[in-house]
Formats: sequence, C-alpha cells, structure tokens
Amino acid sequence: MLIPTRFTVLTALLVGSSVTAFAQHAGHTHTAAPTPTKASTATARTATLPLVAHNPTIVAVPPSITETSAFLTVKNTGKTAIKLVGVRAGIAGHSMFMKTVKQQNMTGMLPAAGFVVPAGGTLVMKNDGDHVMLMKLKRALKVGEVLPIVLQASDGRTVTIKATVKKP
Ligand SMILES: [Cu+2]
Repeated sequence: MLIPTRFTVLTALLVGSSVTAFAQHAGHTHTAAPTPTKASTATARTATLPLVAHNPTIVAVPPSITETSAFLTVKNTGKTAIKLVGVRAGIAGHSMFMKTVKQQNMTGMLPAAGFVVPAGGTLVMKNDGDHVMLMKLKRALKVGEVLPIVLQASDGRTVTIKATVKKP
C-alpha cells in the first residue's frame, strides 16, 4: 500500500524526524510491558462482537500532542473469523488502524484497512506492530482515565473496549 501523499500524520509527524519514508509518532516510543489487567468488553446492544480485550491501553501524551496510539490484545471467542474494518473513539476526532512497517533500517507506520482476528485466535496490537491511532484528540488525556474505543467488523457488529490511559 502506498502512503497517500496528503496523509496528514505524515506531514505532522515527520517534523524533526530523521526518518522520511514513514509516519512516526510519540505514542510509539514506549517500551514498558504493561501489566495485564482484567478487561471489559462492555455493552451489548444488538450484535456485539465476541471479542475479549486484554490490557487495552491508550498511550499518555503531553497536552501539546494531539494524537496517540492505543494497544490491546483481543481474543476472538467465536467460531468464525472477525474482520475488523473500523475503529472510533469519542476522545478523538479521527481514529484509524495502522500497521508498523520495517524497511531496511527504517521503521514507520502505514494505514491499515483492517485486521483479521481468527476464530478462537488473538490479534495483538502493540507499539511495534498493528495498532490503533487516535488523532485530533479533543482534550488532554489524563493518566489513569478509562476511555471507550469501539471496534467494528465488516458485518457491522461492534464491541466497545474500555482502554486505560497509561504513561509510556
Ligand atoms: Cu501509529
């Protein structure tokens, strides 16, 4: 997949970066392994995806930074594969899936159309792999607060994940 030339993350994030091929962002700098916590998968309306989230985390960023990333592991407890095609969060004006790409000595991110969670399997979203980008944050994040992130599948089903803001 080619990087759209007018992709805003690129122009916003390449300032001050020595990497020119890919987007980079502050949310990717964390290396600490988060401790597992009990995950909540929230409110069923009509069709809730059979996804159980583990350790859903939104990376804390300073108030001057208006975008961050979110990481979590989701287990598909259903009998069919789930294709995640959308993500949204009330805290962010724009949310999207991204994947980490390594090329030669450069690491960066590219937009991802979606991720598949195999039946009975897990999808790991982490700082150096697939992840969620939360852009155009509407206010400063507070460490420890819990914010909902909605994942949507290709069949329209959704699940709301409650993610905790944590320092990198
Ligand atoms: Cu990213």
